[in-house]
Amino acid sequence: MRHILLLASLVLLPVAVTAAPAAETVVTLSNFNFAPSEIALHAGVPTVLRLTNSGGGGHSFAAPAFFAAARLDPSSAPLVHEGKVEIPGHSTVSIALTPTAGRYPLRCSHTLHGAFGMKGVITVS
Ligand SMILES: [Cu+2]
Repeated sequence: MRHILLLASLVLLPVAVTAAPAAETVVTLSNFNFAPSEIALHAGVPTVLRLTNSGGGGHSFAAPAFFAAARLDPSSAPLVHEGKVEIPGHSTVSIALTPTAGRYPLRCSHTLHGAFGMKGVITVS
């Protein structure tokens, strides 16, 4: 009986360990653009937003309503300030969260970047 239980745990263990990784969504920030500018996410599905700034100057991923509605992973919460994430030049910031259904405006909050067209929309459905 003990051997059967041991065998059962050996068979079941790999299934428990091999959880599906969180979906990853890559967004590239540059002068003065988000790519893609229309970001589609799945409501209630844990996601990693991988924000890569390919430019030399800093940009931000500002979406206050989106972040307010989402459930942020505790490890990522310190990276979001007043509804925005700062991404210095030539760097990547990853944010783990579970988004809530809705349509949210996105922009770069740096002076005039939004006016130069650095904006987009996040659709969670
Ligand atoms: Cu910018």
